[in-house]
Amino acid sequence: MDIEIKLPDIGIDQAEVIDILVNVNDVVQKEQILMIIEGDKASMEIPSIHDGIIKEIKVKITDIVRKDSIIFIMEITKNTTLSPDNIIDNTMLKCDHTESLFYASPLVRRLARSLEIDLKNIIGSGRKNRIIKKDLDNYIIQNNILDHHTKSSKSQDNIIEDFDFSRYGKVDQINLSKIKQISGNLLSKNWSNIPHVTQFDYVDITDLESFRAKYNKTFINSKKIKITLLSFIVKAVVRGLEKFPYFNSTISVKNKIIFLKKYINIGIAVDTDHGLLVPVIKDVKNKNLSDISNEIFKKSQDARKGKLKISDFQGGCFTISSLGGIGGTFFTPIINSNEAAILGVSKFSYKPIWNGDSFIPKLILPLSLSYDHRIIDGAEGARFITFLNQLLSDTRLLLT
Ligand code: CAO
Repeated sequence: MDIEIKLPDIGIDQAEVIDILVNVNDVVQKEQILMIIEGDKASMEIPSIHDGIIKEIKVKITDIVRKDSIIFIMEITKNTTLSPDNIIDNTMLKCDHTESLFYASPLVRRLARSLEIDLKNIIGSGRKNRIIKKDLDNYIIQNNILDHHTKSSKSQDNIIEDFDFSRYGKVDQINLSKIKQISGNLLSKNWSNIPHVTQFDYVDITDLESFRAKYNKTFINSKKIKITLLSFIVKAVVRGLEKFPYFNSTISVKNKIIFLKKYINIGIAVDTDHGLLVPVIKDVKNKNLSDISNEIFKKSQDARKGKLKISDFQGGCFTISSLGGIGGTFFTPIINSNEAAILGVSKFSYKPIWNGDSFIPKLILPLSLSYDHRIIDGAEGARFITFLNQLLSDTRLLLT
């Protein structure tokens, strides 16, 4: 039976959806956190009040929701006992203890989860029986819970959240920007859910950079937009994705399927004052170096001015993160969900390379390729980065 899941009375007029923690077809359990919303002063996790399957997600991140906004359609699984409150009407999801939906701040929920405390064992003393930190602390003391957890790594997080660093010196407290909150959640989810392997390589781009410099001097277009190193890397990646289709795929573990995409859209990580954004350059197969350079330039400008639309972030197949203009040698980029790999580009520099007779200076570009080991094995990863290396170190191969 499908039912509408409505937002319960959260004690404020409206709130913004800042994270959705489930996908369509996910099997969820009662009390599992489904989404996080944020009002003017606080954020709140919205748990499921049923065991079931998510059939439809009726909201998206940044949507404003109010009491009784329909947030999900859920199929109630067999074992759930339906009460009149479960049926579609405005009494659904009332916050009371018989429905096991507890008022508690995300901090309290996190602390309780990390100490494996079931909130239904605690009687809240706050407004509307809200379980406040003091209730949790009392429960922990009464039940000697910390004694059992002091050595666990999970409790380290709680110690940091509650730790008073000002004991040791002056401390500034900075609120996380919305972008950092959202990207932080995604990054930690991707980092912990996807088994990453990162393969490194040095690429000799001496000829490529000399070709690019000559080209830019001779053919710079009327808008004075140069062709960039990044656009050549995009072109090499396109060829790589065509030759190694599993790098252009998405895995569905639940359905035991890998989707191989026939289109190629490349996400470009852009550093902005508010955090990392990844606009997507669409249909790169049919764009030339100049088009790609212009589009990366325009999208990165728009990202920094906050002018990108939601559609600019959608449909990515593979991401490139270039820190080359900044510095560093090699890093371990994190794969975006729905993608199989990401290429990190670091700062090129001259290195002495032995040619059999003597050392000669060559311009060397460090590349770092992270891939999803569920989809791609080590040999395929090495073949992919070697192929990129061949293309970028021989401009004739890349441009034919
Ligand atoms: N090595 C050394 N110098 C490099 C370089 C490299 N790999 N790549 C670019 N440069 C230098 C060059 O001097 C270049 O100028 P010329 O083209 O005239 O030689 C200059 O940097 C600017 O390069 P560009 O215009 O091609 O810009 P870019 O490709 O370096 O970067 C963009 C564009 C949007 C990717 C970048 O501005 C950016 O935001 N990078 C950060 C991405 C990021 O934060 N990733 C981290 C994600 S994980 O947290």
